[in-house]
Amino acid sequence: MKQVLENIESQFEMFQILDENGKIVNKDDMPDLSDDELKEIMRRMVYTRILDQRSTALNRQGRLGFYAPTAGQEASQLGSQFALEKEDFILPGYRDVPQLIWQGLPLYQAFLFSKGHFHGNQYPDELRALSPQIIIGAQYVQTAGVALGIKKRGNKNVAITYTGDGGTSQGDFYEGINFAGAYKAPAIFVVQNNRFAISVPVEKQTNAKTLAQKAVAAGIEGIQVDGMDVLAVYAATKFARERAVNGEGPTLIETLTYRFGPHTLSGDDPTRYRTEDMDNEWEKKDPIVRFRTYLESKKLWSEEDENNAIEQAKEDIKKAIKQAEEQPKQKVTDLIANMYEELPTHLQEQNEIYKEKESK
Ligand SMILES: Cc1ncc(C[n+]2csc(CCOP(=O)(O)OP(=O)(O)O)c2C)c(N)n1
Ligand SMILES: [Mg+2]
Repeated sequence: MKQVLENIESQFEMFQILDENGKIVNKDDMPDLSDDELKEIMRRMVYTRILDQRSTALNRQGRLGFYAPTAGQEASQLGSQFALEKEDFILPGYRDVPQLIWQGLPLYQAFLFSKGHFHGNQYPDELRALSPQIIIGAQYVQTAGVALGIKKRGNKNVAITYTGDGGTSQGDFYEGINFAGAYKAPAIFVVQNNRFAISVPVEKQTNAKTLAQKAVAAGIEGIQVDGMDVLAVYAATKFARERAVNGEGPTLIETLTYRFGPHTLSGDDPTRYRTEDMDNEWEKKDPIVRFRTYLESKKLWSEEDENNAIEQAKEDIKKAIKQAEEQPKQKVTDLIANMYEELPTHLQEQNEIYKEKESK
């Protein structure tokens, strides 16, 4: 019996293309990306790191609200998003705002989401996505449904969702992957394993050696990927997307990653549950440093490119935060109006009361 478990676990060795030193270690799986595309991925990662730093500063100044830091997870987030098509559907978690932005969410709306303003959730028609899910794992069930809908309509698209390592302990996680597997729905389930669910280490969440192996029980494809290697994450997602649109069913992708910052900016202190050694070990795997080394060796990235990406990010953020701050303050009647298509009687009455108050 022991052998059976060992056999399963041995199937889930980490998939990597670019090692920690920025060297290609797996030529065979090197994705077919043009030089311009490689540069664009790098530009986005640098931009997103700046966005993370600025968002943290804006939060500290009281100009943003809820914010879950993203630094360290850029390869995992942006590598997977880069493999998508415009009409694919994203069901993100609270840490996955960067994927929404690169899929078409205007930055000022991302800021409004952080501020808890309803307009932050009113997406442009061409962006096919739900708002970031706060209920851990719930987006996995929704993804099975969205993917089945895509299949029934005969569209050649996928629904992709993101949760964390902690999310895989939830019932919704298993229901989602099982249902999508049963219907061969075109879904991609990403688990960003950043080793912790707030302060709880992954080893305390589960006895499974990998999270990718959870795919076995649902009869779907599973793969564990180096989540600090943007090329590996891109290649795995592209592969999963192809399978999905070809009717071969869902894939579970576990990305091994790390959040450099705290869980959220609402009072979490990672020094209480992570050692300095652990932080240092993971900082050496920084996805941006690694990819930069690779691109520089191919003469595709220069200091000027880096500075341009940084300046562009800063400029966009400045404009976007101004636009977010200029948005009319939300009113109680806005909250009520955005909750229901038709108001129940008791809310109609309250709505009238607030309308009256707000008109003064
Ligand atoms: C159903 C549910 N239970 C508990 C919480 C509180 N909670 C918020 S974040 C979090 C940890 C999630 O960790 P993980 O899935 O690893 O994602 P990460 O934050 O590391 O990206 C928990 C337990 C919640 N939001 N929803
Ligand atoms: Mg986690």
